[in-house]
Amino acid sequence: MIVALAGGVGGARLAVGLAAVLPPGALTIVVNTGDDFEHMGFTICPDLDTVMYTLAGVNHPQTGWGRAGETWNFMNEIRRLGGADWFQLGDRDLAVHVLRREALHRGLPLSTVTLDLADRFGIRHTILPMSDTPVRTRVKTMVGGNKGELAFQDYFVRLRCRPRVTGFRFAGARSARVPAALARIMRGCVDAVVICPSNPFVSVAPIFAVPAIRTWLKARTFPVLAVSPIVGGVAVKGPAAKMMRELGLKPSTLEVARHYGKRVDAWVIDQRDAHLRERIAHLDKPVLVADTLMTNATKSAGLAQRVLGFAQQLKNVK
Ligand code: FO1
Repeated sequence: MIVALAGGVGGARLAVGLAAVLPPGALTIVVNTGDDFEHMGFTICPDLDTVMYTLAGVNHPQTGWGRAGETWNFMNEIRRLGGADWFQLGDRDLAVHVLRREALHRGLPLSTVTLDLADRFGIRHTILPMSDTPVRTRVKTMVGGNKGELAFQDYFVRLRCRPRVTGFRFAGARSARVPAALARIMRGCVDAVVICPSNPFVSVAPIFAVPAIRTWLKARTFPVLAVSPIVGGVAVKGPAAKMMRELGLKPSTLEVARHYGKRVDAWVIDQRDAHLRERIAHLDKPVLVADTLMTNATKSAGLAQRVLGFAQQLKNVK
């Protein structure tokens, strides 16, 4: 069993590559729920939906979130009637929010709702939230000398990642409960964990903050491989590099490797960062250099294949 830890767009691209090369029973995708929030009566789960839409092949190709071929009648009417329009809910996307709300209101756990929605999209691989109970990323900021704290979507969408970040906290993490389906997998035989190229601070850190997952990874008997979310000093997508700079870290693959430390056993870095290979290897981390820019499904599957081959090598030596 391969367990992939994924956040938003970067994570989804590798997840779809892994799903292309592994049968459904051999892959579990654990998704960040720190981006989730209550909005207009809905529980919005952006990373779960991005992974689900990408695996179903219906994700919006440019934005990475929401649906392909989307229409905006609902949002246009919300705007005309003076409703909140800073967070765009497309007409097709809305169907998932309505079905999720209906199921959650019936008392079903988020994991059950997620598995059911994925099944309705014809997805046969297992997509699970990191927790069945709410975990909410709070972004600590410093604006004009004033300390502040923002809900994730306020920071990311409403304020377009402009505020300077000083740190993060994950409200609800201490009491987070992993889904029963995930607890079963964690107790079972896992060949490797693959950390997808997601934002270390707001996509991967929330998953590590779930106590049962942190404990499981600490006591691991399998290799943890991470694909660098930084290529050539920039984030493939999103604010990871900006956050690193604001946290006093040089935005580089090497710095990300240092940041993860012993939580990761081996690194997959992009060929554009091949010159950093030795320095990462000196962190006592085997390194695979590959083309990690997943610009299409074929490249995602190709990278997934190489990552799995690397994991196999590591298992043999572990
Ligand atoms: N990101 C935006 O930048 N603007 C939006 O209006 C927006 C709406 C939205 C609706 C549903 C959804 O699942 C995701 C959405 N996102 C939007 C992306 C969202 O902010 C994600 O949290 C990011 O992609 C980071 O993971």
